[in-house]
Amino acid sequence: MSVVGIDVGFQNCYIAVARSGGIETIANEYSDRCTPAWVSLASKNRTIGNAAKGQIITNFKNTVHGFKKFHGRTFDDPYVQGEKPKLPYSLHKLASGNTGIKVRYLDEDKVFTIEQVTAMLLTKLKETSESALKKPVVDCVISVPSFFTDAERRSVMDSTQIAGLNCLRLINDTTAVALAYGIYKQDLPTPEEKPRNVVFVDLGHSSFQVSISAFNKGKLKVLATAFDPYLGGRNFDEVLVEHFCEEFKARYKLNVRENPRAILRLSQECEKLKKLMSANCSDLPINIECFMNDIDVTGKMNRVQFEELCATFLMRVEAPLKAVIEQSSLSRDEIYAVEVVGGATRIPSIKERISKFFGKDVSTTLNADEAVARGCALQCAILSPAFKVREFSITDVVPFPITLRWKSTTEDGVGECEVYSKNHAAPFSKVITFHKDEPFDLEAFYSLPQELPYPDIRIGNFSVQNVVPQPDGDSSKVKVKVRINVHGIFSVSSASLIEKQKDEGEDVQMDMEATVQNEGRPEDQVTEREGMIVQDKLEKERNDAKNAVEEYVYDLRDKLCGIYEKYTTEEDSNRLTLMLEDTENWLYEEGEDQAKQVYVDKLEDLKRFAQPIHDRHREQEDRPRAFEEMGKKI
Ligand code: ATP
Ligand code: K
Ligand code: MG
Repeated sequence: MSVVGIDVGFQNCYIAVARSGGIETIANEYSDRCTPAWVSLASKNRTIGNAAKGQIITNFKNTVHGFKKFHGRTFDDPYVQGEKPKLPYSLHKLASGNTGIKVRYLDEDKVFTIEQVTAMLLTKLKETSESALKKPVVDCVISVPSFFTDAERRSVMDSTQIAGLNCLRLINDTTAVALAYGIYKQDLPTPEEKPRNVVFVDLGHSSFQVSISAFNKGKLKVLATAFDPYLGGRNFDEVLVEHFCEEFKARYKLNVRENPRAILRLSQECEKLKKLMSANCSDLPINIECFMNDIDVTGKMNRVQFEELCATFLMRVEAPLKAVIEQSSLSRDEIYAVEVVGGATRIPSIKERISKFFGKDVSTTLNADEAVARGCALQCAILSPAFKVREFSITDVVPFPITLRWKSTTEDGVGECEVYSKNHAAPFSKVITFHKDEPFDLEAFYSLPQELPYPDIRIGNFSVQNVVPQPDGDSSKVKVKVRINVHGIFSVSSASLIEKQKDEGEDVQMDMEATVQNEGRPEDQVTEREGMIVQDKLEKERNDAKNAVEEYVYDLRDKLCGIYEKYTTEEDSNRLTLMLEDTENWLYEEGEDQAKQVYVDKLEDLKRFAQPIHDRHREQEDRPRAFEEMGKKI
């Protein structure tokens, strides 16, 4: 059983694993602990992570990033429509109404579901953890923003399934951070004492999350969460991009907005500039060579100007802080510490605002980039029977209130009740009793549309079947069990009919089924994923075969003027040199793009010709050594 925690960020993904020494954040094949959430589709294969990010300028139409918040959203969702013009790749409305991603892959037009794209990313993260752990990885814990709704969470779960992962828990980002904070603390209050209240703030690339957790020895309870789902580091990049677009238009007469490649390059430079401004107050330059129409552009900015330009976004930091404190009913002096994580909390003005609001310095005791992944790995370790870890119980909260509405099939009996209030403990099961004499439908939805990050309030429809009147004609007592599970997903998990026993006057329970209407068929997508993995593997083998020819050419050329010189006639050497030259040219022209077997054959041809030389060399080399060996034996 594997113990793996994955932070799937809007921009950056991190993996932490449990090994004998403890929890460790691991690096990918580029020795990078951060794997960019990028997927690039091409005519031969897919590349994912760092390699995909490298494709952004050359293959921008098919290089997908910034897709995390398309989970569970319809194409017509205002957020999706707002993102569409900013993306270098195309979005597509799926038959289901959901958001699909349209790219050119294997020389065909292809639409992928968001679940498939995230699954590609997860497959890469799975492979990275497998090479670190040197064993197959299936079980894991994955983080999601605390404001993710039911539909978003279900969509992420589908992705994990497509990727062949068994996600033991979808854990909220800030809850993972709270776990990473609390589990090693030796000095937490005992369960009888007043808890220690800590605020956790995570400002990532796309969103802002705040929570307050109460800690006692061996447990944490989330008291409240608040968020601005649309505030993140990317907003600050966009402000800078906008600013320099205007400036370059005025100074160089360049219409940057019309050129997606230029916008992408400018975004990258603006992000770098933003980061530099976090460490430096003075004027900082931005220089891009051959930006557009062969023109080199330059600009500059300092922190004061930056803060002025971003004032409206900076102002938005306070509202969630206020909301979380209000919901928790704590006063500010009951807050023990304010721990900040997420890349964008490095912006000095953000830190200042948080610290000013709470009236204390912010703590940065956790690793701002890796804390979420580490918390995920810790949760996975707790859930894993194979791993010994300190007992630690986590109680999370429901982010948005949920209401259940019921309808009789015949009479006009419609009713509703709120089954989970905001900040209700989760996971949590409840039993609701109905009096019914026929099957009925239940509809679950979010009660407060204005609080949701998107307009769709639906959670799901469930029908309770096999409901019949009592033998005496009275309606039956039906107990319906509803649940917010460990992933934060709502369901009607079961229903049972309480049958009145005639004589004894005793209730007897009779089991019935509650069917769950479920959309989406991840199984088809699993097959497709396997196809893509096979395709990537074939492409890798083809490339390896090609590289083998190239390497052989260089190697043999070196040896011909070196160690093989004595063992070749001039004539053979010349012929072989010519052959190598031909092969090299061929590799750049016709041989650039051939099937694997063509390269394998080519290599064989070369080897066949060079074999006699190689053998002669070997024989000579081996002779004195054989002699020595014999000498030793005697
Ligand atoms: P999300 O949590 O929204 O899904 P994420 O987890 O991918 O996104 P993080 O990795 O926490 O996001 O943070 C990335 C953001 O932090 C980017 O906008 C990046 O530019 C910003 N960032 C990183 N370092 C700095 C810095 N030194 N100064 C300013 N911003 C920074
Ligand atoms: K991250
Ligand atoms: Mg994050």
